Amino acid sequence: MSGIEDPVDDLSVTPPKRWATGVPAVTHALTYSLEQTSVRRTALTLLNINQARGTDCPGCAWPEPAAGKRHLNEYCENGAKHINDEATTRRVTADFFREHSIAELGAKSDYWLNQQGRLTEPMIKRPGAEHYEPVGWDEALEVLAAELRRLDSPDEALFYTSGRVGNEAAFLLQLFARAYGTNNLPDCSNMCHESSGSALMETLGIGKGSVSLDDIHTADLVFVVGQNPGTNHPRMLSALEETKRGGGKVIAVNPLPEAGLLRFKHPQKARGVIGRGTAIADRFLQIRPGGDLALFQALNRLLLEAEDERPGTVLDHAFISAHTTGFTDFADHARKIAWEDVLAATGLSREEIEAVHEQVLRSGKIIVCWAMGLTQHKHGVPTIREVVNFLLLRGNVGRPGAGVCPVRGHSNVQGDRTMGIWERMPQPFLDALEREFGFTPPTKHGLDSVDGIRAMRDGTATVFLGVAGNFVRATPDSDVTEEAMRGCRLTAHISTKLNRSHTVCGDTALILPTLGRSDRDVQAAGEQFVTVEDSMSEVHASRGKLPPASPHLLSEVAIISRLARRTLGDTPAIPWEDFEADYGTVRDRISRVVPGFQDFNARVAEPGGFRLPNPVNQHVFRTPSGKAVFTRNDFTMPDIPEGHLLLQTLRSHDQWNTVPYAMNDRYRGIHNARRVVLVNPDDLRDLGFADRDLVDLVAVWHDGRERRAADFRVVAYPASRGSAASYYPETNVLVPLDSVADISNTPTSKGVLVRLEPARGAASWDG
Ligand SMILES: Nc1nc2c(c(=O)[nH]1)N[C@H]1C(S)=C(S)[C@@H](COP(=O)(O)OP(=O)(O)OC[C@H]3O[C@@H](n4cnc5c(=O)[nH]c(N)nc54)[C@H](O)[C@@H]3O)O[C@H]1N2
Ligand SMILES: Nc1nc2c(c(=O)[nH]1)N[C@H]1C(S)=C(S)[C@@H](COP(=O)(O)OP(=O)(O)OC[C@H]3O[C@@H](n4cnc5c(=O)[nH]c(N)nc54)[C@H](O)[C@@H]3O)O[C@H]1N2
Ligand code: SF4
Ligand SMILES: [Mo]
Repeated sequence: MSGIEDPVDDLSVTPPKRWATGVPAVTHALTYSLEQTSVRRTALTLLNINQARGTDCPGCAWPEPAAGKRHLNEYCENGAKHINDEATTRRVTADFFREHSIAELGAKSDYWLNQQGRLTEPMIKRPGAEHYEPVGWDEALEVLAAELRRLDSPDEALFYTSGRVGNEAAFLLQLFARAYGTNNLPDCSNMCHESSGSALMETLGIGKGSVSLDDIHTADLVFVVGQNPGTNHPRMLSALEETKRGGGKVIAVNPLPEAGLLRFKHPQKARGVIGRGTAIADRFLQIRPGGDLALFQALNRLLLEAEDERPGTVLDHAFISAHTTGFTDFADHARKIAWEDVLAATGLSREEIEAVHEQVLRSGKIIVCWAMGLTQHKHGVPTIREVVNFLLLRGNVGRPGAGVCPVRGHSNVQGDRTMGIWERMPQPFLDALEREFGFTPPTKHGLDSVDGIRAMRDGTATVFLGVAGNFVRATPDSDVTEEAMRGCRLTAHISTKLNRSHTVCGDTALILPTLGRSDRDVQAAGEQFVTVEDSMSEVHASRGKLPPASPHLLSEVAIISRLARRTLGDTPAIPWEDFEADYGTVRDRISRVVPGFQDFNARVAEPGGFRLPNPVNQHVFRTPSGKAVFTRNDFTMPDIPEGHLLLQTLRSHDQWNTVPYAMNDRYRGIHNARRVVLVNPDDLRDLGFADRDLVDLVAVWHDGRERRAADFRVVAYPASRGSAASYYPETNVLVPLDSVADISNTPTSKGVLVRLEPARGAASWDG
């Protein structure tokens, strides 16, 4: 497409911002929206976003306030960018693919690919071809179905889901995969909150958060750990502002002094536009990367010692004895945590930690919120288990104003799991599927994202279907993953926009373009809506309002239903055509298979929808013992040998996961460049580098393979000692496939051991 160039890095740096949101943010959102689309479409998308009968924001999973309490502008700067990135009037047509070979597209940046606009018709790359060419829907789906039918084993196919997919399509995808005979349902959650799910399932018996928006508003103390809400969950700041107005306190724990954590100006309130805003974090703990396990172990030790000094006043003994197991074993271990280890791991002073402890003692109701800064470390699962220990000690689980809050990423990532997108769904779910649909689902666990890549690499998986997402950019070890994908017989993607995964093809490759959230969806039975579940288990409807991006698009539900019918025929007897015609019939099935969804159609018709029950809030713990579980977690801290840094790969303010919208990271003061690495000035000095030096990042891993991200500018930045930060996905090439979190198998995207080398020069695309 004309007018869009591959950006060239042209770094300029301004001091990091001390506050987030307000008028500049609104202006930035509108500028991006108007670049992408017209005034009329921008007005339409923005008026509908997050309204009770409107379109659910395709951004993050932060919940909306109750239906009656929403602003007319119930969205944030980034939500506006996300929806208008989808509502763009730019189009990728058959001509575009005739003009550009796949190799040419593969040399373009993620930014450029996304800027080309919405995909408009199905395309195929045939074996040996260098270009995609147009293909009809029937032929495209038959090519895919035929490949699936000819596999020796259904386990040679992978069905990937990204968390933007609505509940109905997700339910049908897992139904199709299981009726076909496999549990190979890797998803983006494997790389995201899997560590949270693992830890919470084991300790509380459910892999979800327990709090509601009201709980956040009424808590006495909220921890925000390993999370950058000013960028990634902007409206969480409005909720925290409310907490503060009610007298609650906020403690932020992060290696970076993130703007939104420090001060917030509410864009929809006069005091936010003209005032100084609200200081969000009462206390900021600038922790060393991976030091959170040690921090919570220290806090737990302090609580146990305080209880020893003043028996009966610190711990919630009634709660502990009635509802938990494992206390003694945990406590014996926690008392032995050594302060010198804690101080080394956290980089904090004992006084700082003791001050937090005092705050904890003053707070009746405590919530801990977290995101990728905890989950994407090797010891992510034990860290989150230790957070649970901390909350259990004072009964801060399952009562108002208290609890666990893993803040989810994609708008429906939690819903997709609820619908059965998981390679390890528990037996009762599979039994319910069997009762409802009359076939026996496979019980052997399937492959997650990392194991799926290994299987493609080893040739034991040969067909890949991605429903939304950008698999080769989201996953670790980019070179290894791309090689694995290229080894497939067939790769296919159901997508709204062009991305790098479309350029990394198996022998045959398919692009199956689909409706987005903002597009009106009309089927045989009339206008349809889809449903989503947010991070706080609120389920509600989402209706697209814009004319579809192209007349040739099919909805995700339609594509999956047609593919399933072509692949499976009438066995088992599943009414795929009815599902496509009327999504209400899918919801009827969901209501009989998925717990908590009884009367789904009726309840989701209410404005704002309904909240799924969380048994934890009735003090019901679905663990083997029926109780919440204290765990004993070995002290662990990342080993950062001299001369090295622990690199975290994170999001700029101007991107949606693998998709950069611009080359800036406004709050951190980075402009016109993404190939930058933020390092503490003292570390830089010790390593013999200076601000703005051009370096290569080289990963240190024991398999002998070189992993290098070339030509990054060093930026001296107030990051905690020993840490470095760079943007994802440019740095995924550095994350070794085998570097995963224990238990959850999540890539350690926040804990990559690297060294800096002077750049070798020869700027090259990192792949
Ligand atoms: N605008 C926008 N919004 C998004 C997304 C997006 O790409 N763009 N992505 C969505 C998705 S899928 C997700 S999962 C979420 C992600 O939301 P976040 O988890 O907030 O995203 P990251 O940018 O990965 O930031 C991780 C944060 O953890 C901190 N951190 C890193 N290591 C450590 C550590 O060891 N300890 C502590 N305490 N902190 C650490 C980092 O400094 C950073 O502030 O955002 C969602 N929302
Ligand atoms: N190094 C590193 N790697 C990471 C992370 C990290 O912090 N560091 N974070 C991880 C996390 S938390 C996540 S969640 C994953 C994200 O991984 P993914 O979810 O796979 O990636 P996205 O970038 O969100 O996918 C963007 C693509 O989705 C498609 N899309 C958008 N909307 C729709 C829709 O409505 N329907 C359909 N069918 N397609 C749509 C578009 O084609 C777009 O190009 O990445 C993970 N990878
Ligand atoms: S906070 Fe998240 S869901 Fe809400 S408008 Fe912003 S991006 Fe969308
Ligand atoms: Mo995520």
